[in-house]
Amino acid sequence: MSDPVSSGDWSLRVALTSVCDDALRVLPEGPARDGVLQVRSTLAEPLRVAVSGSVSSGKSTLVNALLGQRIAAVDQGECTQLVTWFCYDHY
Ligand SMILES: Nc1nc2c(ncn2[C@@H]2O[C@H](COP(=O)(O)OP(=O)(O)OP(=O)(O)O)[C@@H](O)[C@H]2O)c(=O)[nH]1
Ligand SMILES: [Mg+2]
Repeated sequence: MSDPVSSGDWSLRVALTSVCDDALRVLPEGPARDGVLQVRSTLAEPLRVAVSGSVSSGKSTLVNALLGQRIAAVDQGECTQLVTWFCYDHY
């Protein structure tokens, strides 16, 4: 399976990974290096976006707009009553 970080599909990820790799070449063992390693491993994971807000503030509308799909139910009154995870993959 190809590594999404190095596949070139996400230029920001690629750029940030490159910055991490540059830092890892010069950082000695220690908390700073550990922090960079942690950030780099996070870059290889799917992007997660949390949307929170008061009832009927437009959270589901925003999720649908971000994904370009009507995946979250929208209503004028209270609608989404549970914390909901939506997964999206463009690969
Ligand atoms: N005027 C206006 N209405 C909006 C906007 N965004 C959402 N709405 C409307 O606000 C209402 C509630 O939108 P939802 O997206 O269901 O809100 P929500 O925060 O997910 O609601 P809950 O899941 O019930 O907490 C719907 O009637 C939407 O059409 C906006 O930017 N402007
Ligand atoms: Mg909702």
